[in-house]
Amino acid sequence: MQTHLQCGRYRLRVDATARPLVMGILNITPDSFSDAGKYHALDSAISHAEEMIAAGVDIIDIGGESTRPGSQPVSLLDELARVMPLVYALRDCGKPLSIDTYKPEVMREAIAAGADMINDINGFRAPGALEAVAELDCALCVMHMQKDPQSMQLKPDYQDVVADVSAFLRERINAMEQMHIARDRICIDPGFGFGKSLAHNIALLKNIGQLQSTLDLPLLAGLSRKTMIGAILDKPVEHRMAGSLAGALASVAHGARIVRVHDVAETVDALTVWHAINQ
Ligand code: 7PJ
Repeated sequence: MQTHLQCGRYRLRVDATARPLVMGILNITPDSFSDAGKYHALDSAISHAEEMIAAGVDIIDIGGESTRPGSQPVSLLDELARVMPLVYALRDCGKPLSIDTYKPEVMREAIAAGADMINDINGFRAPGALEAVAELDCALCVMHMQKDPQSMQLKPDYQDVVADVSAFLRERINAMEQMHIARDRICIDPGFGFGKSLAHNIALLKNIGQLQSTLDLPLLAGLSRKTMIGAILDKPVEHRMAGSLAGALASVAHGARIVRVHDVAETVDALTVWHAINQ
Protein backbone atom coordinates (compact mmCIF):
# COMPACT_ATOMS: atom_id res chain seq x y z
CA MET A 1 0.00 0.00 0.00
CA GLN A 2 1.06 3.59 -0.56
CA THR A 3 3.03 5.27 2.25
CA HIS A 4 1.58 8.76 1.65
CA LEU A 5 -1.72 10.35 0.76
CA GLN A 6 -1.36 13.17 -1.76
CA CYS A 7 -3.54 15.88 -0.27
CA GLY A 8 -3.30 19.10 -2.27
CA ARG A 9 -0.54 21.21 -0.75
CA TYR A 10 0.33 18.38 1.68
CA ARG A 11 1.61 14.81 1.56
CA LEU A 12 0.33 12.95 4.61
CA ARG A 13 1.96 9.80 5.97
CA VAL A 14 -0.43 6.86 5.97
CA ASP A 15 2.01 3.97 6.43
CA ALA A 16 1.36 1.48 9.22
CA THR A 17 4.26 2.82 11.33
CA ALA A 18 2.93 6.40 11.49
CA ARG A 19 0.41 7.59 14.09
CA PRO A 20 -3.05 7.25 12.51
CA LEU A 21 -4.32 10.60 11.25
CA VAL A 22 -7.12 12.52 12.93
CA MET A 23 -9.64 14.26 10.71
CA GLY A 24 -11.58 16.80 12.80
CA ILE A 25 -15.22 17.47 11.93
CA LEU A 26 -16.05 21.16 11.46
CA ASN A 27 -19.77 21.64 10.99
CA ILE A 28 -21.18 25.03 10.16
CA THR A 29 -24.33 25.91 12.00
CA PRO A 30 -27.06 26.94 9.53
CA ASP A 31 -27.12 30.62 8.66
CA SER A 32 -29.49 32.72 10.63
CA PHE A 33 -31.32 35.49 8.84
CA SER A 34 -29.41 38.42 10.27
CA ASP A 35 -25.87 39.44 9.32
CA ALA A 36 -24.91 39.34 13.00
CA GLY A 37 -26.08 35.72 13.19
CA LYS A 38 -24.10 34.80 10.07
CA TYR A 39 -21.01 36.47 11.51
CA HIS A 40 -21.46 34.61 14.77
CA ALA A 41 -21.77 31.22 13.00
CA LEU A 42 -18.59 31.87 11.00
CA ASP A 43 -16.75 33.20 14.02
CA SER A 44 -17.59 30.18 16.17
CA ALA A 45 -16.61 27.76 13.39
CA ILE A 46 -13.23 29.51 13.08
CA SER A 47 -12.70 29.31 16.86
CA HIS A 48 -13.59 25.62 16.75
CA ALA A 49 -11.02 25.08 13.96
CA GLU A 50 -8.37 26.88 16.04
CA GLU A 51 -9.11 24.60 19.00
CA MET A 52 -8.74 21.54 16.78
CA ILE A 53 -5.41 22.81 15.44
CA ALA A 54 -4.13 23.43 18.99
CA ALA A 55 -5.23 19.87 19.85
CA GLY A 56 -3.16 18.35 17.02
CA VAL A 57 -5.68 17.74 14.25
CA ASP A 58 -4.23 16.43 10.95
CA ILE A 59 -7.06 17.32 8.54
CA ILE A 60 -10.01 19.69 9.00
CA ASP A 61 -13.22 18.39 7.38
CA ILE A 62 -15.61 21.22 6.56
CA GLY A 63 -19.25 20.24 6.05
CA GLY A 64 -22.06 22.54 4.92
CA GLU A 65 -24.82 19.95 4.74
CA SER A 66 -25.90 17.52 7.45
CA THR A 67 -26.05 13.96 6.16
CA ARG A 68 -27.21 12.35 9.38
CA PRO A 69 -29.99 9.78 8.92
CA GLY A 70 -33.24 11.47 7.90
CA SER A 71 -31.68 14.88 7.20
CA GLN A 72 -32.84 16.99 4.26
CA PRO A 73 -30.57 18.18 1.42
CA VAL A 74 -29.48 21.84 1.24
CA SER A 75 -29.37 23.88 -1.96
CA LEU A 76 -26.14 24.51 -3.84
CA LEU A 77 -26.21 28.22 -2.99
CA ASP A 78 -26.79 27.59 0.71
CA GLU A 79 -23.99 25.05 0.84
CA LEU A 80 -21.57 27.41 -0.93
CA ALA A 81 -22.59 30.26 1.38
CA ARG A 82 -21.74 28.10 4.40
CA VAL A 83 -18.55 26.45 3.14
CA MET A 84 -16.72 29.09 1.13
CA PRO A 85 -16.22 31.72 3.87
CA LEU A 86 -14.56 29.00 5.98
CA VAL A 87 -12.29 27.91 3.15
CA TYR A 88 -11.13 31.52 2.72
CA ALA A 89 -10.74 32.01 6.47
CA LEU A 90 -8.83 28.76 7.10
CA ARG A 91 -6.82 28.12 3.95
CA ASP A 92 -3.60 29.43 5.48
CA CYS A 93 -4.11 27.75 8.87
CA GLY A 94 -1.31 25.25 8.21
CA LYS A 95 -3.53 22.16 8.08
CA PRO A 96 -5.10 20.49 5.04
CA LEU A 97 -8.74 21.42 4.46
CA SER A 98 -11.16 18.70 3.40
CA ILE A 99 -14.64 19.48 2.08
CA ASP A 100 -17.47 17.07 2.91
CA THR A 101 -19.65 17.41 -0.18
CA TYR A 102 -21.16 15.38 -3.01
CA LYS A 103 -21.87 18.38 -5.26
CA PRO A 104 -19.40 18.86 -8.15
CA GLU A 105 -19.88 22.65 -8.10
CA VAL A 106 -18.90 22.82 -4.42
CA MET A 107 -15.89 20.60 -5.13
CA ARG A 108 -14.68 22.91 -7.91
CA GLU A 109 -15.17 26.15 -6.02
CA ALA A 110 -13.62 24.91 -2.80
CA ILE A 111 -10.56 23.42 -4.49
CA ALA A 112 -10.08 26.59 -6.57
CA ALA A 113 -10.13 28.56 -3.31
CA GLY A 114 -7.45 26.37 -1.70
CA ALA A 115 -9.05 23.22 -0.24
CA ASP A 116 -6.85 20.09 -0.30
CA MET A 117 -9.25 17.15 -0.11
CA ILE A 118 -12.78 16.17 -1.12
CA ASN A 119 -14.68 13.80 1.16
CA ASP A 120 -17.70 12.51 -0.76
CA ILE A 121 -20.25 10.38 1.12
CA ASN A 122 -21.74 9.61 -2.30
CA GLY A 123 -18.50 8.08 -3.64
CA PHE A 124 -18.14 10.60 -6.52
CA ARG A 125 -21.21 9.15 -8.25
CA ALA A 126 -22.91 12.47 -9.07
CA PRO A 127 -22.65 13.37 -12.76
CA GLY A 128 -19.55 15.55 -13.11
CA ALA A 129 -18.05 14.70 -9.71
CA LEU A 130 -15.09 12.71 -11.05
CA GLU A 131 -14.54 15.31 -13.78
CA ALA A 132 -14.46 18.06 -11.15
CA VAL A 133 -11.50 16.51 -9.34
CA ALA A 134 -9.69 14.41 -11.96
CA GLU A 135 -7.02 16.83 -13.12
CA LEU A 136 -6.05 18.16 -9.69
CA ASP A 137 -3.90 16.87 -6.83
CA CYS A 138 -6.45 16.96 -4.00
CA ALA A 139 -7.02 13.83 -1.93
CA LEU A 140 -10.31 11.96 -2.45
CA CYS A 141 -12.20 10.00 0.16
CA VAL A 142 -14.59 7.60 -1.56
CA MET A 143 -17.30 6.37 0.80
CA HIS A 144 -19.91 3.65 0.52
CA MET A 145 -23.55 4.55 1.17
CA GLN A 146 -26.62 2.41 0.50
CA LYS A 147 -29.50 4.61 -0.82
CA ASP A 148 -29.48 8.23 0.46
CA PRO A 149 -29.53 10.03 3.82
CA GLN A 150 -33.35 10.33 3.77
CA SER A 151 -33.99 6.59 3.33
CA MET A 152 -30.73 4.76 4.12
CA GLN A 153 -31.62 3.57 7.63
CA LEU A 154 -35.13 2.31 6.77
CA LYS A 155 -34.16 -1.21 5.72
CA PRO A 156 -30.45 -1.75 5.12
CA ASP A 157 -30.01 -4.96 3.13
CA TYR A 158 -26.94 -6.86 1.87
CA GLN A 159 -26.06 -10.31 0.52
CA ASP A 160 -22.72 -10.08 2.32
CA VAL A 161 -22.02 -6.62 3.67
CA VAL A 162 -18.21 -6.84 3.50
CA ALA A 163 -18.18 -8.28 -0.03
CA ASP A 164 -20.87 -5.82 -1.22
CA VAL A 165 -19.09 -2.74 0.18
CA SER A 166 -15.78 -3.99 -1.18
CA ALA A 167 -17.29 -4.50 -4.67
CA PHE A 168 -18.79 -1.01 -4.60
CA LEU A 169 -15.49 0.59 -3.61
CA ARG A 170 -13.63 -1.48 -6.24
CA GLU A 171 -15.99 -0.17 -8.93
CA ARG A 172 -15.48 3.44 -7.82
CA ILE A 173 -11.68 3.00 -7.74
CA ASN A 174 -11.83 1.58 -11.27
CA ALA A 175 -13.87 4.60 -12.40
CA MET A 176 -11.23 6.87 -10.86
CA GLU A 177 -8.41 5.00 -12.54
CA GLN A 178 -10.17 5.35 -15.89
CA MET A 179 -10.05 9.11 -15.32
CA HIS A 180 -6.27 8.76 -14.69
CA ILE A 181 -6.60 9.73 -11.04
CA ALA A 182 -3.39 8.69 -9.24
CA ARG A 183 -3.89 6.02 -6.57
CA ASP A 184 -1.93 8.01 -4.00
CA ARG A 185 -4.78 10.55 -3.94
CA ILE A 186 -7.42 8.00 -2.91
CA CYS A 187 -8.60 6.72 0.46
CA ILE A 188 -11.60 4.44 1.05
CA ASP A 189 -14.35 4.48 3.66
CA PRO A 190 -16.98 1.78 4.34
CA GLY A 191 -19.40 4.50 5.49
CA PHE A 192 -20.37 3.45 9.01
CA GLY A 193 -24.05 4.18 9.60
CA PHE A 194 -24.81 4.98 5.95
CA GLY A 195 -27.41 2.33 5.19
CA LYS A 196 -26.13 -0.16 7.79
CA SER A 197 -27.53 -1.96 10.82
CA LEU A 198 -25.44 -2.35 13.96
CA ALA A 199 -24.48 -5.87 12.83
CA HIS A 200 -23.42 -4.53 9.40
CA ASN A 201 -21.29 -1.83 11.03
CA ILE A 202 -19.58 -4.33 13.32
CA ALA A 203 -18.91 -6.77 10.46
CA LEU A 204 -17.32 -3.92 8.47
CA LEU A 205 -15.24 -2.75 11.42
CA LYS A 206 -13.87 -6.25 12.03
CA ASN A 207 -12.98 -6.52 8.34
CA ILE A 208 -11.19 -3.19 7.91
CA GLY A 209 -7.93 -5.10 7.43
CA GLN A 210 -9.43 -7.20 4.65
CA LEU A 211 -11.03 -4.23 2.87
CA GLN A 212 -7.77 -2.33 3.02
CA SER A 213 -5.62 -5.19 1.77
CA THR A 214 -7.93 -6.29 -1.06
CA LEU A 215 -8.36 -2.72 -2.31
CA ASP A 216 -4.77 -1.78 -1.40
CA LEU A 217 -5.70 1.74 -0.25
CA PRO A 218 -5.69 3.48 3.14
CA LEU A 219 -9.02 3.38 4.97
CA LEU A 220 -10.78 6.20 6.80
CA ALA A 221 -13.23 5.28 9.57
CA GLY A 222 -15.98 7.58 10.84
CA LEU A 223 -17.71 6.30 13.98
CA SER A 224 -17.72 9.43 16.11
CA ARG A 225 -20.93 9.88 18.14
CA LYS A 226 -22.86 7.75 15.63
CA THR A 227 -26.03 5.77 16.27
CA MET A 228 -24.05 2.51 16.45
CA ILE A 229 -22.13 3.87 19.47
CA GLY A 230 -25.41 5.06 20.98
CA ALA A 231 -27.07 1.70 20.33
CA ILE A 232 -24.28 -0.23 22.07
CA LEU A 233 -24.27 2.13 25.07
CA ASP A 234 -27.96 3.10 25.05
CA LYS A 235 -26.86 6.75 25.38
CA PRO A 236 -27.82 9.96 23.58
CA VAL A 237 -25.38 11.80 21.34
CA GLU A 238 -24.02 14.09 24.07
CA HIS A 239 -22.80 11.06 26.09
CA ARG A 240 -20.94 9.17 23.39
CA MET A 241 -17.39 10.53 23.65
CA ALA A 242 -15.80 7.63 25.54
CA GLY A 243 -17.62 5.14 23.33
CA SER A 244 -16.41 7.01 20.25
CA LEU A 245 -12.81 6.86 21.51
CA ALA A 246 -13.17 3.09 21.90
CA GLY A 247 -14.53 2.94 18.34
CA ALA A 248 -11.59 4.96 17.01
CA LEU A 249 -9.09 2.71 18.82
CA ALA A 250 -10.83 -0.46 17.60
CA SER A 251 -10.78 0.82 14.02
CA VAL A 252 -7.06 1.70 14.05
CA ALA A 253 -6.29 -1.64 15.75
CA HIS A 254 -7.98 -3.23 12.73
CA GLY A 255 -5.81 -1.13 10.40
CA ALA A 256 -7.66 2.15 9.72
CA ARG A 257 -5.18 4.93 8.86
CA ILE A 258 -7.46 7.95 9.34
CA VAL A 259 -10.29 8.51 11.84
CA ARG A 260 -12.94 11.19 11.41
CA VAL A 261 -13.97 12.56 14.81
CA HIS A 262 -15.66 15.35 16.73
CA ASP A 263 -13.48 15.13 19.88
CA VAL A 264 -10.06 15.91 18.45
CA ALA A 265 -8.02 16.52 21.64
CA GLU A 266 -9.20 13.29 23.29
CA THR A 267 -8.73 11.24 20.11
CA VAL A 268 -5.22 12.59 19.48
CA ASP A 269 -4.23 11.62 23.05
CA ALA A 270 -5.79 8.16 22.75
CA LEU A 271 -4.11 7.47 19.39
CA THR A 272 -0.76 8.85 20.54
CA VAL A 273 -0.73 6.46 23.50
CA TRP A 274 -1.96 3.57 21.34
CA HIS A 275 0.75 4.31 18.77
CA ALA A 276 3.53 4.60 21.38
CA ILE A 277 2.58 1.18 22.79
CA ASN A 278 2.23 -0.35 19.35
CA GLN A 279 5.60 0.82 18.02
C1 7PJ B 1 -18.95 10.35 7.49
C2 7PJ B 1 -18.63 11.37 6.60
C3 7PJ B 1 -18.17 9.15 7.49
C4 7PJ B 1 -16.85 10.16 5.76
C5 7PJ B 1 -20.36 11.96 7.75
C6 7PJ B 1 -21.79 11.97 10.91
C7 7PJ B 1 -22.48 11.97 9.61
N1 7PJ B 1 -17.59 11.28 5.74
N2 7PJ B 1 -19.52 12.37 6.77
N3 7PJ B 1 -17.13 9.12 6.59
N4 7PJ B 1 -20.03 10.74 8.21
N5 7PJ B 1 -15.82 10.04 4.92
O1 7PJ B 1 -20.68 12.47 11.09
O2 7PJ B 1 -22.46 11.46 11.86
O3 7PJ B 1 -18.39 8.18 8.21
S1 7PJ B 1 -21.68 12.93 8.30
